[in-house]
Amino acid sequence: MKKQHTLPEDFIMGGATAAYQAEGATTGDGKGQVIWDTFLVDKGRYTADPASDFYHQYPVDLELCKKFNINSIRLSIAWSRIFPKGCGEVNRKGVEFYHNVFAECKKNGVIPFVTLHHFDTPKELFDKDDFLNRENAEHFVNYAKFCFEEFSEVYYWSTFNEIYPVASNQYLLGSFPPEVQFNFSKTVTCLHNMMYAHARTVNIFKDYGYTGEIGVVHSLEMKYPATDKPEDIHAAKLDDALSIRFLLDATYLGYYTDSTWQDVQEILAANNQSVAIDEKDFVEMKRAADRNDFLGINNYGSHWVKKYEGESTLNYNTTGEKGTQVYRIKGIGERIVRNDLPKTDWDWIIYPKGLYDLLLRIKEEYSNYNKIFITENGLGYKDPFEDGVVMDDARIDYLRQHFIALSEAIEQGVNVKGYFIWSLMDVFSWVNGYKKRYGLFYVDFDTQKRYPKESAYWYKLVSDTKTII
Ligand code: BGP
Repeated sequence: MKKQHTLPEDFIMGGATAAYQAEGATTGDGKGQVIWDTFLVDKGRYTADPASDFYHQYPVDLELCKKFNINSIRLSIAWSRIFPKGCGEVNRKGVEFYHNVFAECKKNGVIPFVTLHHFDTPKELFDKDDFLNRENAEHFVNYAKFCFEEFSEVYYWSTFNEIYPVASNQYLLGSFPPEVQFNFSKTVTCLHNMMYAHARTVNIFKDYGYTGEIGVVHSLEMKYPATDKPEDIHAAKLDDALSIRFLLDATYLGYYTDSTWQDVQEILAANNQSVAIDEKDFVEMKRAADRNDFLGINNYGSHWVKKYEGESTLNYNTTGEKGTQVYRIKGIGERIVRNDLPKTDWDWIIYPKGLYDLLLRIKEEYSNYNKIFITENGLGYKDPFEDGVVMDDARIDYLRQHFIALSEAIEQGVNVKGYFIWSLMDVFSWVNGYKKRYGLFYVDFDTQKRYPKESAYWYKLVSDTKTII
């Protein structure tokens, strides 16, 4: 008989969103600008207005949550709705909006999981070098403290969404503004400064005794060697050091181990670059290391890495044209295409065991992780829409496999307390626009009408029965 996989009774079944990708109303009610407002226009791409119009549709979305037994929503506060310039004057209308959202959550029995920063630093501060500038880290901490005081109805707080993609997309791959490529000094400085800002925020949360829990959301995807040759094993280790260990060391140890630091130095040296970190930062970081209540993990796939000796070359698949992704980084390695494994149309390798391996590894290597929420996981897909019906079997299959991996990791003693599908409803994708859909609810972006996909019914059944069907 086939094994029946289950989830714990108190397991949170959520849906994830992010302010800029869902809300729309980018200039509404006194909201300050973010870099994306001008960047997307300058590039002649889509705009984030009205996106999924969550700014006005949140009662509809939260009612859908209730109806489909989605008992939590991950959302972010847009910093520039609260402080249009990043600091200084408060925009009361922005504050009121989020109070209204949280009240609606309560009404529908949906727990809000709130992220303070999801790729949307206010433009005023972004233009002053974003997190490369330590003053901006202080502005972030002040904004966070304001939110803790103001939104006492929120219990779960995450400081940042995906520090590694922020740093690497901005300064290494150049896929996010300011589109800088292969600048490892900036990448590492940004990683460190954001981790420092995270630690400062956690310490304030705990020192002031706010009610609730605080953590950080990291993008964590396993790096495996492409072969068992020592040089490929080493390449995977370097990729792992920069994208995983640097962040987890900072979060759970409060410093970088010699091994992590040496690997990062090797990458910097291969690119004739360097970085200076003030040792004093580790005092703050060490004080925060045991105070994280949870770790949020965003996971979409895994990577296989081999040695690469040429100059860095990249092609980021933003079109959904399979087989166009190229990722070769000087000083790290090449992420290869595994033709024997399934991939999305955007070339993201689907490998649920990667999630299992990752969870076991965290339990082993960072035993003070406390508890884990999968804060993003899901399938970007060109959903077929016919007469209001979306048969997204591929998504159901993706979810089923990942839930099984999760359930097996829980059986092995990893403390995973919840899962948030990316995304609750279709939202816009930063560099892929509106065609890459992830939602449980199909959004007709012209009418803003929502249609439950087949996967939404599947998700409800899992949530109702805590059985992976
Ligand atoms: C994560 C981000 C989300 C979301 C998701 C899917 O990195 O936190 O904001 O966009 O990835 O990515 P994409 O839209 O590029 O497919």
